[in-house]
Amino acid sequence: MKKEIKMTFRWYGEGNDTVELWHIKQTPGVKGIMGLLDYKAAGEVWETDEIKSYIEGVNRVGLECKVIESVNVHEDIKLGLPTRDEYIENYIKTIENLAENGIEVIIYNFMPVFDWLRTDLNRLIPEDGSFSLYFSEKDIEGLTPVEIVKNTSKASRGFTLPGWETARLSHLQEILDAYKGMTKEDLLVNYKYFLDAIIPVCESVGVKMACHPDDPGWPIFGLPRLAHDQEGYDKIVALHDSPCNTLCLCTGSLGSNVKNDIPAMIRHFGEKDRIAALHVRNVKHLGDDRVFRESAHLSEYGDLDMFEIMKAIYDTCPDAYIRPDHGRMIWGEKARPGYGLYDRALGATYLCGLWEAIDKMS
Ligand SMILES: [Mn+2]
Repeated sequence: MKKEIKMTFRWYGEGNDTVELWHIKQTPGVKGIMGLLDYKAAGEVWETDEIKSYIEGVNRVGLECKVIESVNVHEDIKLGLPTRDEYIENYIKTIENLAENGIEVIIYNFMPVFDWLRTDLNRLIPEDGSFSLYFSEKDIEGLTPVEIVKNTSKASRGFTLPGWETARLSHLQEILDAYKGMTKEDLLVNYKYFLDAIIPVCESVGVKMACHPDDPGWPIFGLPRLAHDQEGYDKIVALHDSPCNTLCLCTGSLGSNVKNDIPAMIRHFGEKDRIAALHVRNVKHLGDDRVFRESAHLSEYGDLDMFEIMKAIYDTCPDAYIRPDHGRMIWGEKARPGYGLYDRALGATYLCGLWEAIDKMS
């Protein structure tokens, strides 16, 4: 191969995932893990010991761990409250601890309140009897955010969901009230304050921050959201100009918004060296721009052209870490919604296949 694909897989940690490390090790093409310490609340320091023990576990089966996801930003930082400095200090400590353990990329987001949102976590796909995550704007119209959080927690089958910490969401109404009147511009100012504090540290320890997009890719519940199109990301990248201020380009999150041309966005930011990580999956709209489900990874099952996506990555940011994203529940698997083994493993193999073809034709 002229260019090696950096294929990885998300893993929730020992005893916290139906998928085991040896399953991942046996998945063709997968060389590493995008890790997380699922139990950490936003604002807490990730201690060296716990990071080390997670990574050592991964290394023991012969996988590497160079990327960490879901280092969540405390709401006070996004709100610009006086207490933010203390949480930024903690965040910096976490960056240093991760760097000390060989981490190169940290994936995070700067979305108020909701990390991601679906209206059904186990939606039947009638064509083949599998299940996937589903979103319909119509389904949230009659509901309050508090009701939606309750429904989502109920549907999670007892698994933790990334970004849905129960302790934080038990104060949901309070947090939502705190955002009342906040504009996108206000949020950008608070975002810049955060980046100005952390990016110089990232530069000195050699870590890239990669901002994950809003999901779905438009504003919800009147909350300000910044990261769902090229224009929004141009602004984020410009807030603090540095090779350490990058994106985690999630094709499914951005692809939920039909206005986004995903291969063009990859080329735009890849050429500027601002993509450090990618989540690659497909999404299918169902007769309405704001109704979609997560489909199998293959182009023909969704609205995204996966060949053009992989080609854009190959051409402009081949060194970025990649993982298949949410998969469907197939073959009777019972797992954390979106994070079963089978469909994601098929996705990884498919993406590696596209890569090999592109590589040999180049
Ligand atoms: Mn994603």
